[in-house]
This record gives sequence, structure tokens and C-alpha cells, in this order.
Amino acid sequence: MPPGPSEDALPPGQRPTGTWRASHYGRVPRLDPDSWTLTLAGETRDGGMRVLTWEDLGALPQVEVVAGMHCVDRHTVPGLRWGGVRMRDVLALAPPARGVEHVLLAATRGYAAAVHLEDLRHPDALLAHSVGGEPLTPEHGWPARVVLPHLYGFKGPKWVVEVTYHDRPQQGWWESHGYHPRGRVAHEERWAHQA
Ligand SMILES: Nc1nc2c(c(=O)[nH]1)N[C@H]1C(S)=C(S)[C@@H](COP(=O)(O)O)O[C@H]1N2
Ligand SMILES: [Mo]
Repeated sequence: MPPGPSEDALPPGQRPTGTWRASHYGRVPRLDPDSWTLTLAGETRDGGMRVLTWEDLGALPQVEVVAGMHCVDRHTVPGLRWGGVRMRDVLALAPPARGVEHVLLAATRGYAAAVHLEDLRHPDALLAHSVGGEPLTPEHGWPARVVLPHLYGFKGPKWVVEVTYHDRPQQGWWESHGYHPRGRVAHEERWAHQA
């Protein structure tokens, strides 16, 4: 029997899950969009930093991206319809200095993910505030989370509050526990020893 469309779309080594249970360490923070901010800092082009508000997000072009979420533990949540703004539009508000390639994305409570700048500039890379046409629930990252569909889920912090540009590779939570610095799903970049 030929594979169905969803099996077709499943990346190597992943299996689909029917129900979407939230996965993260620690307790779910309750954040209020009115006090939430996203700070862009580190090696910016002009050396300064920029603090974005919920209102600033709303002023950027709103887009939707349909994509599966692929956890490095091998479960995939297929076909999520994310709503938000493109990460490349967010970064453009405080661009990195020339030659900068590394970014640390930080959430509340110490969670962080190390990503490559070019992966954040992917057209499907979002700062998401909704899924399936509804606001994100607190468990899934309200008010805003990073969604990088071509990377494993751990590269996208829920409850994201800071984007920092760096000259050198960084280590976030999973990277410091042996997971891959790049994390591309299509290449099965799961473990640091593959790098
Ligand atoms: N702040 C924060 N973001 C996080 C995590 C976390 O523990 N804390 N877990 C990551 C991992 S490993 C995955 S697979 C996805 C899971 O997102 P979901 O709970 O919405 O399915 O969130 C990512 N973002
Ligand atoms: Mo994950």
C-alpha cells in the first residue's frame, strides 16, 4: 500500500502522535502580553539593544505556516497551523553586526536554545502567538514562542523573552546535554557527536 500524505511528510526516524501533549521542563509560566517584552541584544549592528512589545509584534506582517513539530525524542505532531510574524522581520528591527552567525534564544526560567542565524532567517521561521487560529495556550508558549519547523522542537523556546547575537557558538539547555548545535530535522542532526 502506498503511504498516505501524512506518512509521506514524516521526517526520518520520527513517528506521529495523535494527541498534542505539551512537553517541557518545569512549571508553565503565566505571562501577560501587556507586560511581556522581547529583548534583542548582544552583537547588534549599532551596538544597542531593542525591547519589543506586544504592540510592536502586532505591527509586523502577520503570516501563517502549516508545519509538523518534530521533537528530538522522535515524536512528531503533524500539521500545526501556526500564526505569528516572521523571525526575519523581528530580527530586522535590530539587525546583527556583520559576520555574526550565532544566536541564543532565551525563555523565562532559564530555558535557552542555540541556533544559527540563517535558520532564524528561514521564511518559515516564526515568532508565533497562535495555533489553529486560536491564541497559544499557556502550556504551548503564550504569549509568544519561536517556531522553526525545519529544526527539532528544542530549538524553539516557548515563553521566549530574549534574542542575543553572538560571535561564537552558544550552548542552550539541550546543547549542554549533548544535543546537536544545528538540529536540522531533514539531516537527523540529533546529537552533538554528529557535528
Ligand atoms: N521554554 C521552553 N521552551 C521549550 C521547551 C522547554 O522545556 N521550555 N521544550 C522544547 C521542546 S524539547 C519541544 S519538543 C517543544 C514542545 O512544544 P509543545 O510542548 O508545544 O509541544 O518545545 C520546546 N520549547
Ligand atoms: Mo522535544
